[in-house]
Amino acid sequence: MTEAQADPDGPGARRPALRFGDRSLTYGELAATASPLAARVAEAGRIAVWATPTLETAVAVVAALLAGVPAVPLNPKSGESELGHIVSDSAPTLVLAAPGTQLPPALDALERVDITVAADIDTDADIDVRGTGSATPATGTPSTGTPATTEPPCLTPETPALIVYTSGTTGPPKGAVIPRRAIATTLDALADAWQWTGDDVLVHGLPLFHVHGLILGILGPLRRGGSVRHLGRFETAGVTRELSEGATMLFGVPTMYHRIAETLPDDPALAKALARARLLVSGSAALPVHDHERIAQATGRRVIERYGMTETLMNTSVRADGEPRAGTVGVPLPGVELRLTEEDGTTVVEAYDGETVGEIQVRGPNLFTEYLNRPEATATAFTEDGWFRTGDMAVRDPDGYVRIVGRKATDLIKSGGYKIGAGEIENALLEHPGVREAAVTGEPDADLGERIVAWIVPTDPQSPPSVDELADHVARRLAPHKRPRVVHHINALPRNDMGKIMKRALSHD
Ligand code: MCA
Ligand code: AMP
Repeated sequence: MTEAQADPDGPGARRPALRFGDRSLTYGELAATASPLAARVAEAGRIAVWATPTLETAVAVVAALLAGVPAVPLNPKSGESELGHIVSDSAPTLVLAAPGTQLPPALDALERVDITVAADIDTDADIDVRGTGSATPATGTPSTGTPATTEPPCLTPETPALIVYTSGTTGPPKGAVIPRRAIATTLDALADAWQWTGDDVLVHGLPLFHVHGLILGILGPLRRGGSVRHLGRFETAGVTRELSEGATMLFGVPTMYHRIAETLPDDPALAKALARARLLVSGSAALPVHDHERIAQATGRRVIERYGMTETLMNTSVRADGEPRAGTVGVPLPGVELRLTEEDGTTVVEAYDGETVGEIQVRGPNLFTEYLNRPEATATAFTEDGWFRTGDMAVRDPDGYVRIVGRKATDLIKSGGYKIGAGEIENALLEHPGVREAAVTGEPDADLGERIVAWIVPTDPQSPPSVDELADHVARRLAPHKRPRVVHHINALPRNDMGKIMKRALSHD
């Protein structure tokens, strides 16, 4: 946010900042709404945010950033054991939620604070949100404090801003501690790559408890002094409406672009709306070339891909002024060092030949600090000289474009852009009385990228649990997007001499 926008009497304060359906806030209103909330939570050690796709979630996260208090965004569809884990691991003192929202018992022990977005807000309030409407001051010099806010704590670029939970191959999700400096630098690097300015109006329907929807999709526009229109839930009709009414950019996961590609042949208004956009950006998983080409053919516009990770924020992107080559994630962003390494994790692959595969490792100010309460996991995630091991396998074209060709761990599944660990689903399935043994794999899915497949040895082969029962069981414990979409009943899991399950022997046909 610029000083002009922060000045309550200036024209900037009246610029639109956030819109969710028919509810919206200008920069002045956002400041006036978030500042008292920031004052309210300033003493909290860490706060949880019940991250529904609403205006309230955006206000809560801005308030947490103003206060310098780390926020843990919670998936409002989290099941009981996943939520229980996140709450006990991150130990927030209070939970911010929209008024009237029913919270699950796992949050009973937390003090609840309602996120109040008044209908008529006094935008003449004497507040100063310089550098914080952006919500992510690079240097850690936020609000100077006013009657509406308390004096902020001593913030540094290393102060944790968000703790975002992300799945690994085994065990429950880990909390990635994301400092203010990572958010500021990643958003500024994207501004450079995408020529992203305060004139841009972003539209998206992404969830607000992950990096993509929250950091890129909400904090990104605010840092530029532009605006975002959130769809509440993704629908192609909403994309058509917003891009026809002034929105300039669209962010989505490949599943959303797949649904757009499927809809385009029968929806000329959607094609026209997409053709007007300045930038269509895809990320969180690989965009299939087929969908890329179908969209290009119908709209004359090419989707550009960027590559990131919860732990690293954004690493590479096709640039707005670069060639939008299908199947690639572009070049390293400014400030990001990227290398490929051989199997040993340290021998560097020098080739730029479009053929030699290596693991992507990255280093730079965009990286997270640590996994909360997991020093060993943090240590193994980095090489001795500070490179983060992404686990993504890639090749580089002669001009430096990166092509992701796979993942090191077969036990990580990307479904709908969500990362899901096979191990966490297997553990949940094993808690079902009808399951004796379980293995989980991902198989290709045109819509979701990959779908979750459960291989079950039933306790009673005469009455094995149904796919619906197991899906409900996993959705209730973990989250609906982690539910198996296919269940195979088998007599025994294929194991090697050591007793280890040989997942590659589980056939998908
Ligand atoms: C279905 N539902 C159920 C069950 N079955 N609920 C409970 N129990 C069940 N058995 C409900 C769901 O809750 C949901 O409800 C609806 O049915 C459909 O669910 P689902 O099948 O999951 O939805 P979908 O339509 O297939 O979702 C596709 C999607 C979604 C919209 C593309 O996958 C999505 O939002 N993906 C975004 C993921 C993302 O943001 N990833 C970023 C992380 P309801 O209809 O009420 O919703 S990666 C990241 O951040 C890095 C840094 C990066 O690079 O970006
Ligand atoms: P998450 O852990 O949910 O933040 O997901 C990060 C992972 O998503 C990365 O390690 C990649 O495997 C994948 N990913 C993100 N963006 C892309 C992309 N544009 N193309 C391919 N994979 C991607």
